Amino acid sequence: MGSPFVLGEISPPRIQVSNTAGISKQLDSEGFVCIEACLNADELAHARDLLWEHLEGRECPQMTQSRPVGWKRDDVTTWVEGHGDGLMTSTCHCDSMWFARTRPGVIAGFEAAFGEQILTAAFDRMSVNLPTASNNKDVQQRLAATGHAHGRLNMQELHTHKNAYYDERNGAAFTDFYSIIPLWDMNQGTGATAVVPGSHKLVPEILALRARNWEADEGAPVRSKKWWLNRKWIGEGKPDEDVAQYTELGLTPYVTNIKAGDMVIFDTALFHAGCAAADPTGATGNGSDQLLRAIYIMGMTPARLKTPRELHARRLAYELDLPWYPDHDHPQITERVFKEHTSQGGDVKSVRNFASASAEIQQLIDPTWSVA
Ligand SMILES: O=C(O)CCC(=O)C(=O)O
Repeated sequence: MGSPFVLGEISPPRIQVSNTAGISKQLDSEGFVCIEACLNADELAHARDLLWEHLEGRECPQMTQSRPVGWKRDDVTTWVEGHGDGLMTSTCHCDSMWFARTRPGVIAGFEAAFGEQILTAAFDRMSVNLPTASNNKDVQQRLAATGHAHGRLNMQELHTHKNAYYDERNGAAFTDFYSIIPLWDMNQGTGATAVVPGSHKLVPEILALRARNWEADEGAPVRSKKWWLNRKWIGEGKPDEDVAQYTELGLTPYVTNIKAGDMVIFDTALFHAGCAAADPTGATGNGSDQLLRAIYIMGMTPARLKTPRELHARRLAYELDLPWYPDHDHPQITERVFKEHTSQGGDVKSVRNFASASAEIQQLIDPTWSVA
């Protein structure tokens, strides 16, 4: 028996956005690529300021989604109400997110990955993690839950988004891409995204190995909201068990070390997870009275894969403040939006107006739209 597995950290090569061959090569061999400075220093400063406008509730006050209440950027003790730690759905259409989606470096990164230029943006959200000084109850819960049922790697369960809506099943000759952009440096200390390089090519093999560790309740509904309650880890939950499904195939999970403003584009098939902070106080990172980590989770897809009805629904979803994730059922979202929007006879009030959006935002929602 060797020594127990300890998760290491990698700093992937930072590739320039103009190096399209390098981007494709890295995506193909590793399943992810780090593109250098897709947001420059000025853009980052503005993006952070806009994020705080959202967190302080000054932006889009008509929004009805649950969102932070009473937070003040210069007082960490106010970061307690309305939202906890982690994924923040109210950010899907926040100004900071749209500012980032429309940056030339970000669009160029996706263009390089796809080798195509007319792209639509997913309406995905941010993950915002808080330092311990906030005393937010979700932070305390996260700290208390470091020994996860699936092993002791101190992270979410490593997962794949293979079977995101766009892959070979749905008319794409590739598996879709999405990205993560940290607004402050992220690494083992702050908590960061962990990846399993090369795992995008071994999804069926990994899933088969994983299956031996789970006892599933076969009678439970397949798409139950609390699906994790229907299965139980078989074993002691040691780190070695958790990684065996990768190491037996010659793969190793690592936590990433990524500079603020760099964009990591993922093949949606790649196994990855959010990894907890080694220093949850933030003292060795961004500071104990600052956000511990904030990342944009961002997807783009060639517009040619969208139907005219879906593009129309995307304009309405923007107005209704709805998310549109890469791995959800796009026809189902389309029909829901048509049912709800008042222009189609529904009764859900819009919170913003597509026609008033900037031309750059309109282009990423529906590149075929033009003022009649
Ligand atoms: O929080 C992270 O770093 C990972 C997020 C994640 O797992 C996902 O976007 O699917």
